[in-house]
Amino acid sequence: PLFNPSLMCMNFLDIKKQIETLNTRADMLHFDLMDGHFVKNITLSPDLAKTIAPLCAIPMDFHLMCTDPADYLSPLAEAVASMNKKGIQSYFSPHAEVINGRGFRLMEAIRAAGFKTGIAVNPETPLSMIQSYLHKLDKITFMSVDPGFAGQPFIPEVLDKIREAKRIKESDAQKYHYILEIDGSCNKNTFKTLADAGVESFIVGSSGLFRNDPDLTKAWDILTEQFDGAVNG
Ligand code: S6P
Ligand code: MG
Repeated sequence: PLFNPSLMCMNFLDIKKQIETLNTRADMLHFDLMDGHFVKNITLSPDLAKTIAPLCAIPMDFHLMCTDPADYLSPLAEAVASMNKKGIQSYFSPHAEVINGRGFRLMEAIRAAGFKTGIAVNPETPLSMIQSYLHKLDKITFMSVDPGFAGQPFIPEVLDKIREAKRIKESDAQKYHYILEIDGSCNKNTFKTLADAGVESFIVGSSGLFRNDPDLTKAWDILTEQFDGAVNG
């Protein structure tokens, strides 16, 4: 599996040390951006991305919970410029619900800015909404909570969509290469169901990682034990 810790759930009094811990354990660093409009919350910022990017040894994974995701493309490209030079390419994932009418242009712009292409999909959004550009995606992030807040209950209705996206991917390995990812309430209670449905990348936030232990190295060990126990046990 790929593990993608959600940085909005980290301890902000100790950012540097936590990034260093995650660098050697995680596969990506999930970075939520909210605009207070697409969702009624505000979390991490492009400025913070710029501050921490020099510390990051693994790709950043920008999740744009914003009505105008394209506005954030150049600030975030600037933030990760030093990472790109080291060959570490980050993801930029707008929400499917707000890009209709500019989706193809935006995908091109995301690539031109040096990012891998992602898309985030709300729990009630059907897979058909992103069907026409599935072949252009490097990653699909299925939301299993309503976006905007950590610590919410898992929405099992998303599982059918994940199974369907897996089926489509397997139907044509030449055409599709997207990673199947889940965001929201990923923890010991849901790992098995998610893995069985086809999830390849797990965004772990408060319930799956940061609340396991105040010491992040211990919290990470608990995560991997719980994952192995749930999926292989
Ligand atoms: C939610 C955000 C997520 C959360 C994550 C938190 O709007 O996009 O990335 O940070 O879901 O994890 P948990 O375990 O608290 O649901
Ligand atoms: Mg997120």
